[in-house]
Amino acid sequence: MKTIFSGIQPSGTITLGNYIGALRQFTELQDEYNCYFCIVDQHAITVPQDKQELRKNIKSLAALYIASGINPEKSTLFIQSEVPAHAQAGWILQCNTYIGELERMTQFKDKSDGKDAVSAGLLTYPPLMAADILLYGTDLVPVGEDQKQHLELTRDIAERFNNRYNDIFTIPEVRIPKVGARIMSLQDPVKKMSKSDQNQKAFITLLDEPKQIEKKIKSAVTDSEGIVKYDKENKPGISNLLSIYSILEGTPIQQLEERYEGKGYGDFKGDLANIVVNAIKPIQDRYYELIDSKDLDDILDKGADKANYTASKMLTKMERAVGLGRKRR
Ligand code: ATP
Ligand code: LTN
Repeated sequence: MKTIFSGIQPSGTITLGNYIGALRQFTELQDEYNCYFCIVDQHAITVPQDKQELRKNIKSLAALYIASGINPEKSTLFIQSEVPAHAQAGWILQCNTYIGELERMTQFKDKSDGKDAVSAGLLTYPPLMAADILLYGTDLVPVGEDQKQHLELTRDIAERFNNRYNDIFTIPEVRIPKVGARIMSLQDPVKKMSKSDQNQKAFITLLDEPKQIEKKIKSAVTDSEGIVKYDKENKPGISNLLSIYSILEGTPIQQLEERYEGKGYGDFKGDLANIVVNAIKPIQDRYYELIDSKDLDDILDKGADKANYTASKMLTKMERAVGLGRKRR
């Protein structure tokens, strides 16, 4: 059976973008693959986090993974910092990555843009992500479009390591959904929807109340033309809303354009709000059952045990390949 690894940062409550671009793929794939799904808390601290909020977001993300359909009986769900091999392997890989490669990363450029205090971790983030993936002999990594560049670098690092030391890593493939790989901000539709956006109106989270969802969709930026038509270049706002509608209802965009011919954005947005609320409602119901249950801790304990077992074996191989420590019998 082939292996999948993917991670989400507990840097806020996950958005409709994370759900459509990443989580929905995970649940589709878990029957066919041996899956590892990770709450990448060590990645989240590359930018400042409030301690209490971070703790809350870690548990909340775990519950949302399950509420969205991840079955802990099939997939391994765990917290990155509870498996120390990630940081250890990340260090070794950092020593096999060039600063020039890291400085070219779009995510680094975006997140450091205009800031005067940028952590070193924000720059060295990709080798830690490579460690996450390579420790499990991963074949496939389902992610949104924005992570493609990090995946290419992961493959380069793995090939470099295999050539320099010993051929121990599987070279992972990326899997990006055909539609919905890049859901855009509701307030600035040329930017991706991001859970750490300062503007709350820019994103919908999986835990937003129906009223909030309706408000956010109604105030989503569109254009003054008033015609429901997909045109990403000239009408990015309505095109983004059409994509969300189409994915969640399972209706081709062209049919939606026909359905709303002669109608304004008001009708369209009202219907879309209902569709989003109905898609999220069952996830929220399951979430509130889980969040304070002991089951969640048991699942995460088991997940960490399983992940530790696999990851520590690969870490030992890496240390041997590089020549760290003493020779073991
Ligand atoms: P942050 O705002 O803290 O950078 P984020 O919302 O961008 O976080 P991540 O935790 O970095 O989300 O990403 C988790 C997964 O969701 C990744 O696979 C990523 O590609 C995917 N993803 C993130 N944003 C979007 C989006 N707008 N559309 C589709 N997929 C997305
Ligand atoms: N870099 C990703 C999160 C992430 C990840 C991973 C995704 C960390 N480790 C391993 C897939 C596989 C992000 O910022 N979205």
